[in-house]
Amino acid sequence: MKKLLTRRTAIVAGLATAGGLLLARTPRLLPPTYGNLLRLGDNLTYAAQRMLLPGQSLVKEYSYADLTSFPAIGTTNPATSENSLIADEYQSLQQDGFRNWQLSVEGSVARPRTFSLAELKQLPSRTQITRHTCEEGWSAIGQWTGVPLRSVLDAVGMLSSARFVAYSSLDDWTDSIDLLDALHPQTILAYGMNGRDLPVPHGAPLRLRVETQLGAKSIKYLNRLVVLDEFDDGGLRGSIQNGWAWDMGI
Ligand SMILES: Nc1nc2c(c(=O)[nH]1)N[C@H]1C(S)=C(S)[C@@H](COP(=O)(O)O)O[C@H]1N2
Ligand SMILES: [Mo]
Repeated sequence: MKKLLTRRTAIVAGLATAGGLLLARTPRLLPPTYGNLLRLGDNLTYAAQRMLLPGQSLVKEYSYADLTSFPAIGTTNPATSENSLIADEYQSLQQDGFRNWQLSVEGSVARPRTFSLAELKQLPSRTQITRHTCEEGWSAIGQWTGVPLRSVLDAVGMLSSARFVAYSSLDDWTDSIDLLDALHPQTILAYGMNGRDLPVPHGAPLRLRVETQLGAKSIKYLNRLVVLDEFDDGGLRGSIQNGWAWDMGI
């Protein structure tokens, strides 16, 4: 038994290295594993999925009749955050209907800038009814309206060196996706849900929808995008150092 485990471990590590070699040219294009064998497995899954599946295949879209009730989990109102900086900032943004709210887009782009909600709404929009699957084991179907992330990246002139898009939120979540997910037609910055303005519990005024990944990657209260040439784990606020998988592809 011991021998078998050792062999299995060796195979997994070997395959993960092979997968790593395929993706990890310089600069660094895979998340760090911090010597954790399970994380090597994550990288293998990621590498294998990227090799086997056509990157831009669309996830299933549903119809109105399929809409379900939709729980709000995690942060549901930054205005009540224990962190008074977050609470104060969100309260003041909320007070004037998010008119002073801004999304900042920076990093490897030709024209870094901010977008107001009105400016985002002027860009072409997409509406999709999709299934949200949470790593905790529930799923729900909702309708999302917003601007494709691709359109925003086009507007700022993403540089050809770009490989990842990192993003963060008012309640201090941060994460990133690779370009295949970032440019995916169903990856949108959503300001509408079920035909109305995005409600506060679901991330008002703007949330990311990454339909090719588990729900945790679709962060709410989005306020910053950073285009990156290399993988960055996001430090202590990032998903990996918090014990989450970076790749949550479904
Ligand atoms: N900013 C922020 N984004 C977040 C979270 C959060 O707590 N804060 N929770 C994540 C998780 S684990 C899930 S399943 C979904 C939940 O979205 P919902 O509250 O609209 O159902 O948001 C994700 N995005
Ligand atoms: Mo989740």
